[in-house]
Amino acid sequence: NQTATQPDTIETSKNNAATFYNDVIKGLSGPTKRLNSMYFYDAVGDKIFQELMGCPEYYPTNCEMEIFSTKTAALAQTIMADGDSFDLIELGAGDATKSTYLLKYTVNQQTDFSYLPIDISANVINYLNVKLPLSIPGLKITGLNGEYFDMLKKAAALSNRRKVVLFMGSNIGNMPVPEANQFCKTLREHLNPGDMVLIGFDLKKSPKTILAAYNDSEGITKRFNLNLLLRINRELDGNFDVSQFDHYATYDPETGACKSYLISLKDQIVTIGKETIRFLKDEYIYMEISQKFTIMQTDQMAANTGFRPVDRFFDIKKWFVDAVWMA
Ligand code: AVI
Repeated sequence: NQTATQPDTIETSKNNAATFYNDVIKGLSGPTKRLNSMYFYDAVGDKIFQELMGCPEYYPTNCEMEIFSTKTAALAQTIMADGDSFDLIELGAGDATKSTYLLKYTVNQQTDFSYLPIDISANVINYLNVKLPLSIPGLKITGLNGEYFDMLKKAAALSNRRKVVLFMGSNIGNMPVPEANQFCKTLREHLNPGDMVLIGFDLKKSPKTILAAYNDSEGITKRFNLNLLLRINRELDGNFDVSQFDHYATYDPETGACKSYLISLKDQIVTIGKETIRFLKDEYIYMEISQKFTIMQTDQMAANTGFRPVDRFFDIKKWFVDAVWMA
């Protein structure tokens, strides 16, 4: 019913724009400037990220793809546990390329399970609801469009079967460690004993390999970062001149923090809506953290947040791990 749903949709997008504006102004008004990397992913950002995933220096996607394509049976056996029926819930499903390996295999085992992808993008959910049953005949799918924890509550209201939650792609690494711990605690609160989580972590490795992934020679990561300034121009009436900002990535092998910054190339004034933001030459905007972990740190995170590590799956180079935790 269009007339009933339309006002809601307009309200939501107004609220989203207001939240985006407030976050941006707050982030750029403090003594140290920062933007939240969750805003990278507008339609243009999604496309640039797709490009990045195809770039040879950006290894995490290929590593996890290798795990899902070569260890499908072992992964499926771990999550199928005793062969009872279950719900397979994916947080931030995207185009579900990696999970498709698992879905195909599990459907072929004639296991009784439903796939519940959760994504903030309605387009993504509509696409998955239509496309996946065509490429995986027999798949039971219920896409859920909204925030992760709201949709997990909805999933729990829909069925009381055992839950297996996929949180892949090292998305956990885009949260500072205390926030990542809090996220896992909240996730645990939404689960019951016996439920499982499969969570992807990018592991510590040669600092040069990591730095190259976040400072690729084609400049895709640079465009990915600058796109957020362009998004502010498009959506919040900003006037950033992106030629006056450079991308700078760092990796600290001690803490495992890989951080991206945009550096102002001159003293400049930028306006966003009614606000004026001053930049000094060489001043930075902190854009993103992509945290890297040791296996011990992933086990520690499980223990700190109410989970028990039960299995782990590596790519051949051991650059990435999909850890399976039990609630
Ligand atoms: C989505 N996320 C796990 C990516 C990462 O590796 O931190 C985002 C990204 N940022 C720059 N390159 C890729």
